Amino acid sequence: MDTAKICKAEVVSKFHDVEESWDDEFKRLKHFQACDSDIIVSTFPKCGTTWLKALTFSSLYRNQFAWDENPLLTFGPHQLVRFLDYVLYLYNPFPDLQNVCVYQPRLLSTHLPYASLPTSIKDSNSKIVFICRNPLDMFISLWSFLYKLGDESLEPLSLDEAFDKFYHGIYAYGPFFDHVLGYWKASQENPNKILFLKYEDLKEDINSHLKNLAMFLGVPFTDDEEKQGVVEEIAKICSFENLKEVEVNKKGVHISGIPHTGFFRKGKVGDWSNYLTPFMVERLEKLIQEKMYSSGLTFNLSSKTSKDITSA
Ligand code: PAP
Repeated sequence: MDTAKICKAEVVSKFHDVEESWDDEFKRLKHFQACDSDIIVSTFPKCGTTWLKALTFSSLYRNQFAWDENPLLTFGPHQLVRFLDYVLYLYNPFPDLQNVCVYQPRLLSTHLPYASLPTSIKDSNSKIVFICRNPLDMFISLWSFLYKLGDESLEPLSLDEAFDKFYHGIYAYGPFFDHVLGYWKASQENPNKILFLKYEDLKEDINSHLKNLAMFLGVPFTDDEEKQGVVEEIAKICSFENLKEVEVNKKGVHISGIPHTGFFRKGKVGDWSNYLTPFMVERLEKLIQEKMYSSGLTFNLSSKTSKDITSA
């Protein structure tokens, strides 16, 4: 089996079977030494990783390449911003990070929960950009993705089976709610270190969030840039509609062996309503209320009704 196939099998089996230990990978990642200038894009899978990578990459490095030569026109967001956990450190305790990060400061990514991050990330002045998404859409996105992966060695999970696992928090990167709350609490305690974003908010008003993101990264848009429409240009290049039509994203294959098309499905808020039964929705709404109770974190479930599940 070639490396991509092994890597893909690893990714799929992790999604299916959380009994398998991640200990070795966590241990290997402990070798990672964060620099104060590092930027880490951190997400729970299917919450907007691809989008946030594109936005962060374009904002951070916008003065390091000519506008019509944005690498996002030639490479996929996952090729430009590599995963520390399940790609770089998967089989190698000392990957060549110098060649991986062509631009400076280094921009890397992870799906790890906050509690499992290498201490050097937590203790350094590196910054973390985190995005979460309402769990109903996240779950449907993940379930659809697993179907697409279609590894021949594993039976695809039915919606019922997948729901059951998700509901009980059985998942390779830990339970969704613990993951999100870990970053939420850390961001409340240290807002200068962790920027906490929500997929639905970005969908609603991408320009303001791009400006906040650039400010957080220490590269605020200048008045001239704003006048020239740079913010809108970045939003457009990184939009779902644009990225999914870029040649590499239509044809290319991620280092894990997953086709790039697998990362661009619908890109909508509220798609869960086309899949989940009323019973599933009711259970998840109750779970959200229970898990988010008094956290102050809310989820926007629909772009039309702006229905909020609160933690009150
Ligand atoms: P990952 O964590 O495995 O890298 P991630 O990018 O978080 O995946 O999730 C993919 C979701 O983001 C897909 O959502 P969907 O299944 O509900 O459609 C994908 O369509 C969506 N997505 C990808 N790129 C963008 C983008 N540029 N803007 C908005 N949504 C996007």
